[in-house]
Amino acid sequence: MEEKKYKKYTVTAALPYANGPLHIGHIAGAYLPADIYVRFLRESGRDVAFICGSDEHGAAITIKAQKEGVTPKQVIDKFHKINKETFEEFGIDFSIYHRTSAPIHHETAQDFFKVLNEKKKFTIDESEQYYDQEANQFLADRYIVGECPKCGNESAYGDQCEKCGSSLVPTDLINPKSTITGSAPILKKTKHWYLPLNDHEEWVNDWITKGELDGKYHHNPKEWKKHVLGQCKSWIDGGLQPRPMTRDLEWGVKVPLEGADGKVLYVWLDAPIGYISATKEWAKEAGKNWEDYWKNEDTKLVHFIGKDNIVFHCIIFPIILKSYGDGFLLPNNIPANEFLNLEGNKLSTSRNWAVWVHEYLNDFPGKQDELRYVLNSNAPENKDSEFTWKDYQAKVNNELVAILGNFVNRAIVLTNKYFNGDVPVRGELAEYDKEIINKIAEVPEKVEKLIENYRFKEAQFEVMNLARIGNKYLADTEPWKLIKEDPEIVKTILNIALQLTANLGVLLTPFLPKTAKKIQYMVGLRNPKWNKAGRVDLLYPYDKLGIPELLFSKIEDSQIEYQIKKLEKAKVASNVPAEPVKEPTTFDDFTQMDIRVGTILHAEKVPKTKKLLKLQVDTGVDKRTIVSGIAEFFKPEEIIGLQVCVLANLEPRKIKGINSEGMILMAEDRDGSLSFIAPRKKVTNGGVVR
Ligand code: B3M
Ligand code: ZN
Repeated sequence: MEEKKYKKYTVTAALPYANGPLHIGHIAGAYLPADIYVRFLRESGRDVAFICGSDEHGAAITIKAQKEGVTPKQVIDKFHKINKETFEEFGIDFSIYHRTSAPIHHETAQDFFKVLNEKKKFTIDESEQYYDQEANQFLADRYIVGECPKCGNESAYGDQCEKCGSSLVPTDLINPKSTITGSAPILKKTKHWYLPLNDHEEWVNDWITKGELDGKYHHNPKEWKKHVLGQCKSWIDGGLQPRPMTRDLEWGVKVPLEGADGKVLYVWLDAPIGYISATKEWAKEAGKNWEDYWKNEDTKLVHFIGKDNIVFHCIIFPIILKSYGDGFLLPNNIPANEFLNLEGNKLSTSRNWAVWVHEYLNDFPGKQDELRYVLNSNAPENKDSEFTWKDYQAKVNNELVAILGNFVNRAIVLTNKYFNGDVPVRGELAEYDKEIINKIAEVPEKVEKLIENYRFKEAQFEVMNLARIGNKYLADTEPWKLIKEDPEIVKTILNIALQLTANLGVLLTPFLPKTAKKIQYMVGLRNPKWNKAGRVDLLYPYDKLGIPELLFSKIEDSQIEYQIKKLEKAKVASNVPAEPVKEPTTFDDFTQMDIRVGTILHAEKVPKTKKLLKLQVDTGVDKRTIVSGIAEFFKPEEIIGLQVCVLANLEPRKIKGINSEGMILMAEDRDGSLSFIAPRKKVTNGGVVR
């Protein structure tokens, strides 16, 4: 089948939940491959809408808000901002980073719901669902946990088991429990709108497995990743089931119908529609017509996602789009990645087993491309893969510094030294020179094919291989030895080395955009064009080189040790079980304790001790001295002025000769570190804790 020529591209990357920061697993799963693909398309002159944004609905948001004691709005505002900035700083170059709380999104999602409802694409069903009587709430999705019937994982969610990837409904769970109160739920009647996926089985099957839509060629299924097709097939073979598209919740897009109070759209109905509303917003700002990017047969739609989102993008969203009709396109491909692991374990936000991108940018300023390079070298394109800090260090030092950086630096420094920074004229070619020129010519097409087939890891390898070839060329020909006896040959060698460098400046753009820019500047390539790559006339004789700068620097052992320590700390903390609960006590015994809010007025180290601080505390009743074993965790000057909780009626005790009158309450983490217990808002000293 012939590859169609597309006029426009709509490339989406999964909308991350705005309930936490981004880690390298997110980047490797969806955003980096999408960004490489889009940068390539843009470089080669294609018209692309690169769409992403925050997913701001669903239990992921409300549960986080409950945990933190803030509103869902506060959660999404905080993480939308953080994640938008992280993407920008890391260099993921979206056309727009939108949000699903935007009014245009609510309108668009409600329009979808109304149209589907009017077209009778839903079935309405009243059924018994789990309900938490203490919290007065129905329990769907992440509000309910229990044992997975397929793999036995005891903390499977009501919508999905994260261990085996099975998609579930709450009534599948064995021993279900509410995640709000921990209580066992009861069953209660409620009405919902269902999308009967089963009605669509036939065309979905033809579309996915044969690449046919409405009897016409749509895409080549051989171009889809095996694991993506595999997941889809096992879903279809298992028989598609009706899925409820509404929820009894406060937070979300309201169901736009009379008599549907207290109901919102299922987050997985509204979130993918978020791609469309984001495109609308972008098109408005960019003076484009959004429909060109969603309804035109000459547009190629591609979704970049992680493997846990496959069914939603391959089956449910296409059914929604097709049911809506009106010419909406279905995706040409969904090149989902598998998972990235970290130092032998699954990445986990809750266990803090992650490399957070914003922390990386802080710890390694300016080293965006280094992380892009390593993540793409190890990308989980077809199977789960692994990030380790040692490997990061090795790849940066042995590949980026020793090969790419070294080669570019040599070519430029030698040209500056021998030819005053002017591109020398290429003379007669030796066999070796011709070989190099042929190699340069082969690379662009190889890279293009690989990128168009979503094989970004190999594509990057091919470009790096060109640097490797250049590095070897200089090492073999040794122009620094030839310069005295045969400067003409050196001119040829350096001309070729610089042309190769200029080619790197173009071909590295999708992978290492910052580095590519630097190289372009250093060789004085003013108008880099992807379609000229492969040629050795990118630079003209006597072109002036720009100012050389070092592309990469070595990652030191100490930097890696610091990162590994940081992870070890997280591991210790999450692996130590919580202390068992003590023997029961009485309420009277508890009320015997007089706990007060106080303010630390003064603090100093107790001489000749490691752990002790002598504090002066205003308890509201008096000002007193308390000796506290917290010196390993706090510097005296840091804690003056803090409000703390004090056990005020503890019998005084002599510690190192000081009369200590009371105790400061501290929370101890699993790694032994301490944190003050303090009121959330300022309380007048002497306030009672009960
Ligand atoms: N927010 C799930 C996730 O972060 C979801 C993706 C939505 S894409 C439309 O895995
Ligand atoms: Zn399972």
